[in-house]
Amino acid sequence: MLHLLKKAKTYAERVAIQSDGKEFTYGYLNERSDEIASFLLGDESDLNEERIGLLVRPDIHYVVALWGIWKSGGIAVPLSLSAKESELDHYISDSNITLIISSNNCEEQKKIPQKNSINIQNIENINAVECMSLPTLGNDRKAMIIYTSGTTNKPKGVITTHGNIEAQITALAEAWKWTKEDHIPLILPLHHIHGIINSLCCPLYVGAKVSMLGGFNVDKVCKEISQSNYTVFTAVPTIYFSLIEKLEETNNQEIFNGFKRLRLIMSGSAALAPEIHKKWEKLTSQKILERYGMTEVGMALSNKIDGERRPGAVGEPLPNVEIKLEDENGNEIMEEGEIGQILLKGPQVFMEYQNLPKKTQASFRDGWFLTGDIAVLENGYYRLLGRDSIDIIKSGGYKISALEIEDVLLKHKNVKECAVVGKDDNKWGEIVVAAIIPKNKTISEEELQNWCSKYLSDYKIPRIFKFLDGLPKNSMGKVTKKELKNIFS
Ligand code: MCA
Ligand code: AMP
Repeated sequence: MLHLLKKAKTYAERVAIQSDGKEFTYGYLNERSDEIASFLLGDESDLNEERIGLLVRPDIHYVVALWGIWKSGGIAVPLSLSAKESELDHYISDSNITLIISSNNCEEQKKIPQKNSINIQNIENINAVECMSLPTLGNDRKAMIIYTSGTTNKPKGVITTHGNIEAQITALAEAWKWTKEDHIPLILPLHHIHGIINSLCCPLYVGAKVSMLGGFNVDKVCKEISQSNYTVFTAVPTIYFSLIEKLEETNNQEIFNGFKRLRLIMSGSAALAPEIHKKWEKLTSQKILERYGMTEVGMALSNKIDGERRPGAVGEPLPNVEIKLEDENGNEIMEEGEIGQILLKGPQVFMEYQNLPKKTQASFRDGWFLTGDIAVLENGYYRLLGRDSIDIIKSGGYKISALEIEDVLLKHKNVKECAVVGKDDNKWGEIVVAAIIPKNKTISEEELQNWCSKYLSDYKIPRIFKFLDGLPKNSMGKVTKKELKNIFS
């Protein structure tokens, strides 16, 4: 069982979560999650890795449900609230979800099979559930499946164990010096590691306080920062872009003071442009600490908390992370300044991909996880140079598969051929763009956007379409996406 859940008992009186204007103690989290675990267990003594979906808004109910699933021996599958029905269908069937816990009166609930779903408040309202003894769980027990896009047309489920999650949390607690006096606003979605581990589980591990703000809204964040006693802030680069726009237009000193008061401000999930790093420092006198992570490993590299925070670099290995760079022939790079793929090893590295044994096998070599990220070591710090696959796009901190979008576009009756790439963008990192060879000249950009929005989450929908007579291809007939990128830039 995660230490996170055991340690919470020692902070019973402290405030753990602030949500919807109310404060909830660790004691409340313990009791509620015990009750949920008991409800889920019914007559069983252990859920034995049954998969439970979590389609719950980012509020107190999310936390008690997540802990309840873990305590009962289930595997939590956090689901995106903004996913479309067909995306949810894939997550549900691929991971064999037997039950989905959802928020009350939740619009999103309409997108899932009703027979398998239960409202969180219905569970919480079942009073006096006799709390039965909860199972004892070893570190090798599976705890969570998170879906992330890759180089196939369907997102893949990353399975982590209790031991992996424990290692991911403790490395950050140590490296970033989390203490029980810390207070963080949670503004990120709770179906990805950045939100779940960095913004939620890490502070709860040390007895700190998390204010769940229900998603990013620039005015709300600025108001909160100016009026509360936050100490830590973490976000994706797109959020810093929006905050800088706000800071450049306001003369409300309380907002600046709020950001200046923080002891630690971090960015990750996508590359933070050095200009944003520098602009932020000029505006708030704070140097953003950039770090690098991946769904499969949690956080792996970080700039130093008490040392250099170098713009454009992701720093050095976090505690217990082993790293090496390999050139394209699989030879280890021993010198600084040479470019290679990042390989990682350590207790935080995931166990396997759901239903994809071959993909899992191909992702490891001699116990090292092949990240697909390309980097260089310079004066002790790693700097990321991109990915080895042009089919992976990063937009707003989300990882997107070009092939997943192409698959949807090709199903449109008037699309003969298509190719999707990322176009560099100051705010979003990249935006998704698509080249289309139509079957019928009357097809419009709006029609294709509407088509995509039926099947794909909003952030995956191409923002620009170009209608072409042919796609650039090599002698083998394969689309040359580098050339296509140039057409868009
Ligand atoms: C939304 N819009 C976009 C995109 N998304 N335009 C271009 N590209 C996009 N990707 C448009 C909308 O259509 C809308 O346009 C306008 O922007 C505002 O949309 P909205 O959804 O309200 O945007 P937002 O609320 O400002 O959201 C931006 C966001 C969000 C807060 C950055 O994308 C987000 O929460 N991202 C974080 C994802 C995350 O946690 N990733 C971590 C995974 P209009 O106004 O015209 O209608 S990676 C991870 O976990 C690893 C381990 C790691 O290292 O951290
Ligand atoms: P995900 O699969 O959604 O967890 O995304 C992980 C990917 O995000 C990594 O493989 C990197 O390509 C990218 N990433 C994470 N942090 C950074 C960063 N600080 N700079 C550049 N890319 C990053």
